[in-house]
This record gives sequence, C-alpha cells and structure tokens, in this order.
Amino acid sequence: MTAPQDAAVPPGAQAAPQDVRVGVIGVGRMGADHVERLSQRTKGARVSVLSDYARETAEKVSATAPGSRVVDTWQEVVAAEDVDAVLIASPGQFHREQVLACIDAGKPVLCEKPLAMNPADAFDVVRAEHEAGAQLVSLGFMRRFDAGYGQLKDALEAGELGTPLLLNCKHRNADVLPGFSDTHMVYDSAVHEIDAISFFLDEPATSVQTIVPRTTEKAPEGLHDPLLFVFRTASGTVVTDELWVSTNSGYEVRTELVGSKGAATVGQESGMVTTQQAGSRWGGSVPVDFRPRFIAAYDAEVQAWVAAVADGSNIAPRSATAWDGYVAAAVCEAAEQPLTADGTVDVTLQERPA
Ligand code: ISE
Repeated sequence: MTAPQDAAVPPGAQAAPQDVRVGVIGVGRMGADHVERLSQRTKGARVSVLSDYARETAEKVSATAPGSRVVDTWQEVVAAEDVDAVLIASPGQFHREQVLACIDAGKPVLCEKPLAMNPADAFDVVRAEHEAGAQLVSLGFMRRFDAGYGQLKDALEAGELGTPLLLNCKHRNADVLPGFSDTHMVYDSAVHEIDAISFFLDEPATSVQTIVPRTTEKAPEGLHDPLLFVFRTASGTVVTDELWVSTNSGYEVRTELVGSKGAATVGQESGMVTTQQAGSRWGGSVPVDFRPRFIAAYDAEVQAWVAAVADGSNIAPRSATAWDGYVAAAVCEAAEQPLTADGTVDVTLQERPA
C-alpha cells in the first residue's frame, strides 16, 4: 500500500514537528479567520495556543484548530514554550503593549493593523525593536499581498507607468461594527490607503487635507461618512482617498495610479456578469466584506510570514514593518486634526533609527 499524498492533506490536519507553532491573540472576526487559515491552508504552521477576552469564543475557535489549547491571558500566549511566533488580531488599542511583549520575549510577531492608535505609541515599538537588535515585527497590511496591488507595484518598479503623478483610491464598506467612530475611519480604514502611499510610492505622505462632505443618512450616529482625504508626498505626487463605510451594499477597494507614461487601475470587479430579463437588470455582485475580497491576500501574507519565521528572516519581502506602522500612525494623526488656514496639515515624523 502506498502512503497518502501530502498534497491531499490539509496542512493543519497533519502537524509536522518542524511546523512553526503560532500563538494567536484575539480570535474575534479577524482572529478566527486567521486561525482557520493557519489550520487549513498554511503550509509549515499550526496554531498551538490562543486566547480571547471572551473565553467561550476562544474555546469554540480552538475546537476548529487541531492540537491547539486555550489560555486565559494574552501574556500566557506570548510566554508559552510551545509558541514560536505570535499573530495579534485583538483591537488596535492593545497592539502596542502586546507587540512590545513579543519583542521582549524575542518572538516574531505578525500584528494586524494598526500598530497603535497614535504615533508616540507606534514609535515605542520602533524604538524597542531597534534596541532589541532584531527585526521581529511584521504589520498586517494585507493589501501589499493582493495580486492587483503586486502587479501595480511591479509595473511602477519596472518604470512602465513613468513618474507617478496621482494615486486615486476608493474604499467602501457595507457597514461597520458598533462603536465605529471618526477615529476608526482614519486609524482603521483610511490607514490602508495611507500605507498604500508608502508601498506604491516609496515615500510617505508629508501633508493631508481631510474634507468632510455631507453625511449619508445610513451612517451610524455621530460618524462623518463619507470622508475625502487629499495627501501630498515630498516629490509632489497627490493621493486622493474617498472613504465611505456605510454604503449598505458591499465591499469595494479600487486603486488607480496615474503616471507620466500611463494610468493603471486595480480592484475592479471581474466576476460573473449576468443579464436578468425578469428584472431588466445587468451586472455582477460585490463581496460582502474584506474577508472574501482579500482572502487570497491574507493567505499569501500569512504564508509568507510563516516562511520568513521558518527561515529566520522573520519579515517577508514587501511586508509592512514597525516603521511602516509608525509612519501610518503619524499620517493618521495629521488626518484627524482640524484643517489649518491653508487647508492642509503637515505630517511630522521622527528620525528613523539607523
Ligand atoms: C477593517 O478593520 C479593515 O481592515 C478593512 O480592510 C477595512 O476595509 C475596514 O474599513 C476596516 O474597518
């Protein structure tokens, strides 16, 4: 009888001794998604320990990850002997402390965005990693691993589009979780486009103008939605970001780069288009939220991180780092400030540690 083919076995179902043992902090919507990914679709990794402030949720999610166990606190996840690397998917306000603990323990960490809810906290992480003398922190800006984003980045690097003149972004969510505020609009949502500036243009935004149009009646009370951000970089590229998070329809992320040699757009829906004679309708569907839309990007991001942890480099090529997280937080802070007389707010950055 021949042995079963490895390819037929889902990765998590047959843990190998050399697998990277991942501890997961926070297994709500995004964390549970990552546990599934690590257990079912990621090669060379398995979830060993996990925690959540809601123990019952942690138990339920653990039951889906063969060989994992639940602990009471995130500190126990970081300290656990059977955890080689940590994935953080808790709410943003806890990230600083949890990432600092991982650096202290010398464990590689993939932290969901944002790195922190203000630049001072984010810079603490940059400084701590620098003092530890080892690059340990990857930041979960998953769009960097999206196929369309990758193609656009490749085209820019190859000079096919010439000099980048404009980057036009649109970011739409069907709805948001309860408690979503204007601060979340910036640090949780627009932060993706803010990172896209660093990713595509290799330079951060140096100023921002946040424009508040009239608000949709579908927005939760107190939220200003939509918002329009206009960023500028040192070399003169202008970036627009139209953010609308309560469309009540679906999830859309579109990015258009206008360069001196041509324009390119990624993120246009390309699934099936149907003609429905009964309703006299023509069209397709949009994903309900970011999980189906970016499933391949999340898979690629986590797989690349696991491979980097396994080979000791800890941070995958093109991944966002602690510095990128700090830059994003500094730009977010500027985006949240009231407009100055000339309509813009400058971004202030600390010096990057050597
Ligand atoms: C959410 O946290 C995400 O990261 C999504 O990608 C983004 O579209 C959404 O606006 C955020 O709230």
